[in-house]
Amino acid sequence: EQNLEARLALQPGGPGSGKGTQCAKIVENYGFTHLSAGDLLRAEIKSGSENGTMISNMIKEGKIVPAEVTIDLLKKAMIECGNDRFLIDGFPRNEENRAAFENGTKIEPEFILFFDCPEEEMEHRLLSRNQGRVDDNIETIRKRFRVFVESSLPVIEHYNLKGRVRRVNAAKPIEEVFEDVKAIFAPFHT
Ligand code: UP5
Ligand code: MG
Repeated sequence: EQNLEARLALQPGGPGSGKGTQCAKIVENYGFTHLSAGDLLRAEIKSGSENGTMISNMIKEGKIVPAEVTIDLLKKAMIECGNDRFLIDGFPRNEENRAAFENGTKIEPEFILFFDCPEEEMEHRLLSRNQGRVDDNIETIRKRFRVFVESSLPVIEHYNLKGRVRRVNAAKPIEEVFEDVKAIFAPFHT
C-alpha cells in the first residue's frame, strides 16, 4: 500500500447538484486539482479496459462500482498529476468507498463539501443536460436518487458527526452557489 501525502476536499453531493460545474470554477481560483470519480470511470469504459463492461453496466443502473476499482483510478490520477491538493467529486458514495479510501491512502479529508439540492431541481437539471450520458434518463435518475439517499447520505452523516461537513445550498443560481463556495475555499487561496 502506498500512502499519499495530500490535502483533500471531498464532494459527495447528489446527482445533478452541480458538483462538476462548481469544481471547474474552484480550480480556476484555488490550487486544487479536480478529480471526478464518475469522469474517471467513464474514461475507463472508453479506454476498453477489462473492467469497462462491468463499470458501464453499473452506471446504467445507477449502482456504485466496487471501491477498489474507483480507488485505483483515483490513486493513479493523484500520483500522475503531481499536485498535492485535490477536490474529489462524486466520491465516496457509500461506507465501503469511504472506509476503503481512508484505509488505502491514510488521508483524512480536510472537509466535505455537501451540495444540498431538492430532488425536483436535480431531476430538472439532469433531464435538460443533453450531454448524451447513458444515465440521464428518468428511470436511471430515480435509481441514482435512491442510491444517494440510501448509501451516500450516511457518508455525509459520518463526516458531519466529525464536524467536517460544509453544507452549501446548491438550489440557487450557479454564481450564487459559487459565492458560498468561495467563502469556504478562502483560506486556501494561492
Ligand atoms: N447546473 C449546475 N449547477 C446549476 C445551478 N446552480 N443552477 C442551474 N443549473 C445548474 O450539473 C448538472 C446540470 O445542471 C448541468 O447541465 C449544469 O449546467 C446544470 P453538474 O455540474 O454536471 O452536476 P453534478 O453534480 O456533477 O451531476 P452528475 O450527474 O455528474 O452527478 P452524479 O453524482 O450523478 O454523477 P457522477 O459522474 O459522479 O457518477 C455517475 C455514476 O458513476 C454513478 O451513478 C455511479 O454509477 C458511478 N460512480 C461510482 O460507481 N462510484 C463513484 O465513486 C462515482 C461514480
Ligand atoms: Mg458530475
